[in-house]
Amino acid sequence: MEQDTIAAVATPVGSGGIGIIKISGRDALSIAAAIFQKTGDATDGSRTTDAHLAAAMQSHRLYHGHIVDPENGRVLDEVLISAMSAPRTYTREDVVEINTHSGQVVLAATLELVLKQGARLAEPGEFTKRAYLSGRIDLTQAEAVVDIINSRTDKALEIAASQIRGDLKQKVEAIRDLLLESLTEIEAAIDFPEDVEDIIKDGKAVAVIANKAIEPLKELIQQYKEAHILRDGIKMAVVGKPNVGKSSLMNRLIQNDRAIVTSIPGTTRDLIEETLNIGGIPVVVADTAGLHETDDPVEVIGIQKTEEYINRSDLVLFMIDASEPLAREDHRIYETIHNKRSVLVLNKIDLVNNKDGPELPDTWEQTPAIKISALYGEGLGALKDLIVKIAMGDFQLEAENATIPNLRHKIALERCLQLTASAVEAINNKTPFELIAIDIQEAIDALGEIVGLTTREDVIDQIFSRFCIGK
Ligand SMILES: Nc1nc2c(ncn2[C@@H]2O[C@H](COP(=O)(O)OP(=O)(O)OP(=O)(O)O)[C@@H](O)[C@H]2O)c(=O)[nH]1
Ligand SMILES: [Mg+2]
Repeated sequence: MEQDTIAAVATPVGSGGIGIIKISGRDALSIAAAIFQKTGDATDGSRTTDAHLAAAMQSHRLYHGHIVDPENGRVLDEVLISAMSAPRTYTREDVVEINTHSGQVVLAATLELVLKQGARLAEPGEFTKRAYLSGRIDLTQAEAVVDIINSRTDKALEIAASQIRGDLKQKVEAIRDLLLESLTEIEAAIDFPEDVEDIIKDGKAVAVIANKAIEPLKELIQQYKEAHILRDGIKMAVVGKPNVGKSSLMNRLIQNDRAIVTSIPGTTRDLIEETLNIGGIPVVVADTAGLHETDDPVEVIGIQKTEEYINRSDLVLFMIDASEPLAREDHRIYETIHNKRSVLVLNKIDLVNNKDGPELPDTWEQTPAIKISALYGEGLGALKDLIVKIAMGDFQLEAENATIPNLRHKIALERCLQLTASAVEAINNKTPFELIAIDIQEAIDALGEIVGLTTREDVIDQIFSRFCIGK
């Protein structure tokens, strides 16, 4: 598939040691040749031609030289350049990477030279899209590229690294191959009905599909349910009446004085969000405005925002002041959060002599409770352990179970499972083979969507739109 040549800055904006401009496509080498003067090249003003450059620079080696504007001979930067010939490249096309010094002006000027020579500015994710379209990677591996870039924890990185290695792709392809085989057999049975006995004899076909398709499908779906949080993270809200210590806990968790803490109730008026790593789970935690009845219009807005945030969060830390009896506000807040996954946090335990805290209503017992002192950092380890326990149950990420489908994969896996199960039932019920074949074909297509064989164009576009420019 011959495509035009694309180029982009591949490194983040800002000053730094080096910045990289990536070029990919059929003209990548000639474009580089037109603007790169290799150290040791003729200095009589004659330019290195494409053929010369290809001859002078071996593929997959790094060369030192200068970027020179061919129009006026102006030297832009001293660079290292690598020219990589197809097909052993990221995109499977000819690729050139220019390592310039990293400053916005030098990168922009070099990119402009590259574009002037005939390259087009790459769209977000276009290099990876080409790697996918050329068949070097499948769609799950392309998705893993974004996951690696966006990893917020070691565990999220482990999952993404397993996916980019092709672990998920292999599992999906193994199931798909098995279903393809079954389909071939069933189609044979349609054409040669006299052999049907052989194919469904002793329920062999059913047993094979059950063991080699249904079981692995169920396992992958289960892995999603147990562990997708390690990649996707959770949203957690700290709520409670004014002055119980929500902002103090937030600051403790992020180890920073981010939120303003005072002894004045109603200090936090707007929602403050931060991302942190709790036991390997990416947690977006929000400190919220204390919930109570008020006429202050600013507080009213803050309280509305808190209520909306509670609805959107996966876990609520409901905080009370353990040094005081429960107030009407506490009961009211409990009513709004008790249907959510929540933890009751009894704060200011340092002020409680017997460490018991206030008496709690029996109905609150279903909510796990923990005592802490946000001021002195007491009980925070136990609180973090409890958060992990609630989010993950007993799941432990081991190298062999790091294959965690994402939501898109999981939806396709579920459809495949449902179709496969219905095909098995149909075989058992001696349904006409033509109908069984339809189910199995659809099940195969559902798996094809995961790896990118039968994925709709708009879904593919949407996946690559999550990329940054230059990847
Ligand atoms: N003794 C003690 N005081 C605490 C503790 N946690 C917070 N405080 C104090 O309680 C007061 C209120 O703390 P904040 O963290 O601002 O409380 P908040 O819940 O965010 O309050 P609002 O934003 O007004 O809703 C401050 O004076 C804190 O120093 C604790 O564990 N022990
Ligand atoms: Mg506060």
